[in-house]
Amino acid sequence: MTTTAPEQRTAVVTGASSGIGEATARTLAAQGFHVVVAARRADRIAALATDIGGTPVVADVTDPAAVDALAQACPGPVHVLVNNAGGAKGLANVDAADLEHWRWMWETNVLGTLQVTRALLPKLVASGDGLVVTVTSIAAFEIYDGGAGYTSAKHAQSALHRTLRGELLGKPVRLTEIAPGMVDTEFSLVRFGGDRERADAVYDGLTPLTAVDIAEVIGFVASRPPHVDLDQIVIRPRDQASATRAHRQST
Ligand code: 8X3
Repeated sequence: MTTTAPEQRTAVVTGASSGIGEATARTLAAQGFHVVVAARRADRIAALATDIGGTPVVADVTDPAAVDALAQACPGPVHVLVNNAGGAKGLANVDAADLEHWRWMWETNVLGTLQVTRALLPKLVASGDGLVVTVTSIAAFEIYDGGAGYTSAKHAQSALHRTLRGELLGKPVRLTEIAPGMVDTEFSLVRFGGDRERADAVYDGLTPLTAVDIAEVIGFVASRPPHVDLDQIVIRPRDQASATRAHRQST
């Protein structure tokens, strides 16, 4: 395990193997954090950790033993937790809902965020200046046909996160919800079970956000002084008005 200098602040990023998680880990490392990168894909996080001088922890956030191991991999206080692991599977209407997809979405987005946050809260409080960033989605406050599994999980994840604002009042922990719209990551590829054509069509005719666009905002949040809590931040591409309404150039 990499040794952390006593004065170096620690950040934990889940879902760090790609996309927003990976970009956020790189941004926080560039800001001087020692970053603990957690994800299921061992090879990806090992390479990332080597690049940024961080610590890789192979962890599925839905597995209680893996979450315990993640907490144990952080020997001292934790200053920043980025709950980024999660995602969508499928786009079926309620009358054709796939229970396995629903379970996966609730397990990763909601119970994963719950377990990791619960495990690290004592270390965040102990830091004297903690920050929990939870990456939800515009699906945390919008709904759309075929999206109920994902939108309900994101609504719940957001409710869990926002509840902490009250429960932690008086403790030295800031809480920020980041709610992105379309971001060009593996998100749609995972949602459509690896169907590249269908995934690419989601971003046809517009310029989606990139993972770096989101990571830069998280870096800004993390670099504010302790009394400044950026509570909720919604980030969309200019061409996206809602989950179902976007302006697309025909090609
Ligand atoms: C996904 C947001 O706009 O791609 O979290 O449906 S969107």
